Amino acid sequence: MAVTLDPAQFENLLLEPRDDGVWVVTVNRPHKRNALDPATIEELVEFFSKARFAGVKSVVLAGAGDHFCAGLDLIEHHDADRAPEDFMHVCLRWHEAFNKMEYGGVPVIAALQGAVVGGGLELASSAHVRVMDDSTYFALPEGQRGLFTGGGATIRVADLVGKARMIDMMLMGRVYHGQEAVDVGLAQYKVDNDVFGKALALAQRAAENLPLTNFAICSAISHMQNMSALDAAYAEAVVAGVVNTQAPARERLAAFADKSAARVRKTD
Ligand code: 1HE
Repeated sequence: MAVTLDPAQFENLLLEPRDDGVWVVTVNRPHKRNALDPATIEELVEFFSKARFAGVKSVVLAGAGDHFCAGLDLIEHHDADRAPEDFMHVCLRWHEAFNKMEYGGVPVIAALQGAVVGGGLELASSAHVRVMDDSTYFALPEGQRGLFTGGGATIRVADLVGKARMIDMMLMGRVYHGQEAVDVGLAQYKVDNDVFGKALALAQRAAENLPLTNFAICSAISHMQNMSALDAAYAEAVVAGVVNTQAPARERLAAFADKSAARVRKTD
């Protein structure tokens, strides 16, 4: 299925395709600290629904300016003064966007700087790999704003840090930063500077894997977490049946057999 993604059709996301198949996707509302309004969520749905079919090999997800994302657009939400049913539907579109990210089969590497808060942390936690630096901080200020999470934090943030830490973050407004943020699971990589460069290098590395293998890594693992162990093992066997017999994998297996392929070595 050939699908095209036209960067000119996007207003709130800056899309930059690269020759190596990596696409840089930047939430581009720095005047609002990249807060997410319904229009931006629709663009995320559009991009991540099409990415795999448009040949996107991997994605660097970033925020314009000094902050990754300030979460829900609180001004828009205040002005809209929605009925409960209407905000439920807003949240369902957030879930659509973030599920397309997590289950879409294309590796998403988040380059996190500054505030990664509220819905911004929900966005970040839908990526497959998170990279932070010394400027990065994580919080769920919904508790103090009289709100609650609506974009999947109860699933994904609790999954990353555990139930008790998430409850503490929300009750106390606790902010995680620095090495502690890595230690509790909010990011997998921390760099001193050039968080974008590190995220890009990781996205390029992921893009070297076979697309079907990346599809399995970036959809099957998440799906299997939702299954019983018995069903997950069965599904894993089915996925491995498809992936591990794909034609392009034979070349890689042959390279191992003839000793031309790189061996696994410890790195610094
Ligand atoms: C915004 C937003 C926003 C900034 N919605 N407009 N999220 C929050 O509670 C985070 C709220 N934001 C902040 O705490 C701070 O703005 C930041 C720490 C992110 C950045 O601080 P700073 O000093 O760099 O910027 P600022 O001066 O606070 O804001 C600059 C502008 O961005 C300002 O607009 P201006 O017109 O006065 O210049 C802010 O109004 C605007 N701005 N954040 C709208 N979030 C599906 S449910 C999800 C639930 C949630 O996500 S709750 C939201 C949690």
